[in-house]
Amino acid sequence: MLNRRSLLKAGTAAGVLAAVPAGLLGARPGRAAAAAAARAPFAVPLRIPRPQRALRMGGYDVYRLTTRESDVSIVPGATSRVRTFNGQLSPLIRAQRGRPVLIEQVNELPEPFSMHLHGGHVPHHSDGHPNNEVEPGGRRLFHYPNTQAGSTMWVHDHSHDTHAENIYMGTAATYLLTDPEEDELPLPKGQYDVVLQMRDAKVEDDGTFVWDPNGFNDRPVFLVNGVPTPYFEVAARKYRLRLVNTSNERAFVLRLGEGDEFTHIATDGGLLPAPVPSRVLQLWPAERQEIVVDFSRYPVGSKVELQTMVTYPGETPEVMRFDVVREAEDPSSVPEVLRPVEDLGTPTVERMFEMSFSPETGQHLINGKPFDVNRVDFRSRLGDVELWTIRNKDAEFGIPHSLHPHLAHFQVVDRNGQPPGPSEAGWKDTVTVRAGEEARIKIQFTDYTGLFMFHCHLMGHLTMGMMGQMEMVR
Ligand SMILES: [Cu+2]
Repeated sequence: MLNRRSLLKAGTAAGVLAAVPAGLLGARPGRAAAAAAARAPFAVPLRIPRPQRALRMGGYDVYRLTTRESDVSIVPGATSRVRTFNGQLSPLIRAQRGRPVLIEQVNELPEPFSMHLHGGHVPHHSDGHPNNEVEPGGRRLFHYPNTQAGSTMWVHDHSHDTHAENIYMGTAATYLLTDPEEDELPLPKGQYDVVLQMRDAKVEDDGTFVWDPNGFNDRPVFLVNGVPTPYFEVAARKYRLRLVNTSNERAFVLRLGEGDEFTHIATDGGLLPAPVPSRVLQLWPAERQEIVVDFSRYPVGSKVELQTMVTYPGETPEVMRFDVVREAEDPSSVPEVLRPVEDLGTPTVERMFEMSFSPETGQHLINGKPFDVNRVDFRSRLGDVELWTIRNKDAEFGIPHSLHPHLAHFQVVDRNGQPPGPSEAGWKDTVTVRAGEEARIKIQFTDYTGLFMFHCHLMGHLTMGMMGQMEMVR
């Protein structure tokens, strides 16, 4: 069976959309006025999450994250039943390189949960392998060594059957790892260094948060840190904005104001080698992009919208708005060199990952096979440099795919034979490949043996089989 949501939401498919009956995309006229009020953009201020409080024990920062159903306010005047870590949408954990973190996850959800630190270089037992699910009522301890370079990561579910639902229903935490070298750079800090977790969701006017694995989210709202299309009052100075896409399927193609310039400074694995002046930013599911925006270019009183340039019929492009409300001192700057990226060297192993959709079975496949927890797809020796080709064979269906290997970041070597642009010159952990195209990456696994996952991060595809497992051996 053809999974309509996978095709439509992730597809490029204006043509496919045009064939969708109008009723699927249309409004409910009787409630139009209430809907208009509840859905007016820029009605609610952005929420800035305060970091979760750690217990300091020995050399460790210790947290408890309880996954549970919670009632939160999303639509003004209504409550929404969602799934959260510690009762919050978009909570924040701040970690420092060299200071390991222990998290006790307590699962109070009615579904199993397997917590995964996306982008984390962590041992197998703490990676959230689907075989290590925490059952309802259970708990488990996770060890994050934090030996890697600073970057913006996020925490989400990786359980067998309920990951897509658990992520969609709200369990997504930002894990912000700083490191001493990065701290020495004069980039914006403190209140001027802001996490923006973005996603789409279908939220009814009465607050009902709708999970429909087979449906098409008509007229979704864009949530930033759990707030629908918020406004954010900023000073006329530079801000570091850490954008995290926690959507199940939504790609954002972002632009600021009238296509104004900003500075791209970091991606999945942290800082780029050098800043890149940009006007458009792609943010695919699970990816992170960091930019510095200099709001001193706008007079106080300006309102600057962040919009996504790819929308479906019935959607509006507004994601959030920056309201420049005051002057401020600005000692920050963006240095010309951020963090050198050393080439991984000559690969000694090559692998192919062909991503395809089977209209006969409705499954999404890697190398012709759906996920099988009893199959190890390949073994990698720690320390080897590997060259991976990710080939999207779905030209016919127009479906983009991504590949996200756990455990290590990688370098993009080329796309369709062309070297990557400067915004892909840093360390990545998720690479998106459009229909009919291919990308090559270099990757080197280190330190930890055992089973790890690799998969497409469009959650509908992952659910329908687009995942495999690799075993790390010495
Ligand atoms: Cu995919």
